[in-house]
Amino acid sequence: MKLLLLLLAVGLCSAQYNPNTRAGRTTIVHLFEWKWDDIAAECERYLGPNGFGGVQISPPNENIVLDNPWRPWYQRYQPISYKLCSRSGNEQQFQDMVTRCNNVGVYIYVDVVINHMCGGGGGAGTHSSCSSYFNANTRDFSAVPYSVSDFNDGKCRTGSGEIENYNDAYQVRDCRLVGLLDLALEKDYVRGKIVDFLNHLVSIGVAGFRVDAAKHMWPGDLKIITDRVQNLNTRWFAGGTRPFIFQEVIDLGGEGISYTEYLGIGRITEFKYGAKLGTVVRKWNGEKMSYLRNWGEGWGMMASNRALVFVDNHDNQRGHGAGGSSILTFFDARLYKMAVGFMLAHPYGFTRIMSSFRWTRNWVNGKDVNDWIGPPSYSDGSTKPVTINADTTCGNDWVCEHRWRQIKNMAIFRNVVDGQSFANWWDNGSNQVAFGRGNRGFIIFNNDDWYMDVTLYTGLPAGTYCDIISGQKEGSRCTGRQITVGSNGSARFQIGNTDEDPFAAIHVDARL
Ligand code: AAO
Repeated sequence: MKLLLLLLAVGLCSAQYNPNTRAGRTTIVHLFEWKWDDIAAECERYLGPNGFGGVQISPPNENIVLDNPWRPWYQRYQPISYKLCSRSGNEQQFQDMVTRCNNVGVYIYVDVVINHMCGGGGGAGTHSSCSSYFNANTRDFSAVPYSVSDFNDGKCRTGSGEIENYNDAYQVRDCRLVGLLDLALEKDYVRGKIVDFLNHLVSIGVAGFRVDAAKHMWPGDLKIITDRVQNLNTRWFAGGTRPFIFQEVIDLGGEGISYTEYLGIGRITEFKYGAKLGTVVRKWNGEKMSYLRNWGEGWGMMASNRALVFVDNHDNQRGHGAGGSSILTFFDARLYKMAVGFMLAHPYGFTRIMSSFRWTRNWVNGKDVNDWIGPPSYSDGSTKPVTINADTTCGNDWVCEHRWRQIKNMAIFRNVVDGQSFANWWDNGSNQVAFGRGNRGFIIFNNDDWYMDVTLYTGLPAGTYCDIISGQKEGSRCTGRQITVGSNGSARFQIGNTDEDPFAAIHVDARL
């Protein structure tokens, strides 16, 4: 009995760190700005069949509608109410998406914006996605309702009312982040409104939350709020399952706030991951892939079982947030595929793949002045659907990185090697590296400027394997290069430095 209680307690304590994905599904994808109808279809036709664990969606609640610039993607980070009503769809479409995705084992993770409402300069009227009235000047959000006493205006001690210094934890939590009206989360009334919103999402069937701007909320307040959220819907989840929580806390070191303050609440976005991996794969600052031997905690990152990792996110792929110019994105496709391949093969962290829309960059003095551009849309502002081309890629300027063969196949690789230890590392002291996951998968990169021809121990059973980067196994044939593992577990790899994709990967489910 004592043991049972102990196990129960451990289970409860660790619950919010568990992504709740179905067994054998290890990765989620951020379908940035997608419409609910398109996500539902994608779950059924692609994500479910290819073993994806879930989808991070854009904020589903009512937001401000901006004209200047016109309908920027970031208007969705300026809440007006908690009605489920945005350019991605209405509440009925949201429910339909959650039901259909859940039914094929692909769970929904909601990006929740609970630190603030719209910008203080947002004006007054009904230019909101559900036409609810609001007045930013008088702090009136009647569709919640929130009024002036529900905001932190009196608490912030900077002259401007804005965060002026990230080294001052009080400013970061009590002042406005880029002008956004900061909610007073110590008030029970405000907490109650947020808990109601989160419970509404849970009752519909979502599996967890990305907590936007968590660093700008006091950990104590956030803990009380997340602890009050109900258990997941038992139509799809075991009784007593806690929502998965991952918090957007940007901590590259050297600021007044540490990610460690948030460890008790849930997982945390590890922003060092993409910034450092981008630097290595680009070979900047003298970095080499051979240094990745001790990737993870050995590089000063948080504990693996607390980290949510990604190569790029919707902010730093366009110069917002943190990370800087080293961040790799679909614009640098060749290096990007290597970085995502490395991430998905490596056991560190819980992985998220970015899926973007395309926009035209316009560099002015080192800044992309088109960083605001919203999703592909019609002249009335409605979002264009995601169309699917004959070759399985997406149309209408949806990039669909998650459908790139190399990335999709590496998401499957991660499922196949789930639970296997990091093994059989090899490097040439430069940028040719390889490693395996137990005896189930092996990956090798040539990021040097010369040809690679090596014979390495892979740990895999003897046989002929299909390289899932240059092609894939289709029925009993392989559309890419074949790799033969001998009876001693070794295989010869020849990868040219000018190959379209200078890396290769094999796993036991891709054996011919
Ligand atoms: C928009 C307009 C604003 C306007 C405002 C209100 O752009 O001009 O004032 O509306 O009218 C998004 C957009 C914003 C947008 C906002 C609302 O990115 O441009 O503002 O929607 O529409 C900080 C936060 C982090 C935040 C990030 C963007 O800590 O939480 O800024 N990310 C989330 C979302 C994001 C969203 C919001 C929050 C708001 O993912 O999409 O904003 O809901 C340092 C700090 C970081 C800080 C950055 C950027 O980072 O550490 O915490 O992120 O600065 O200010 C090196 C350092 C690194 C440093 C970085 C940048 O890398 O090592 O620490 O440089 O200096």
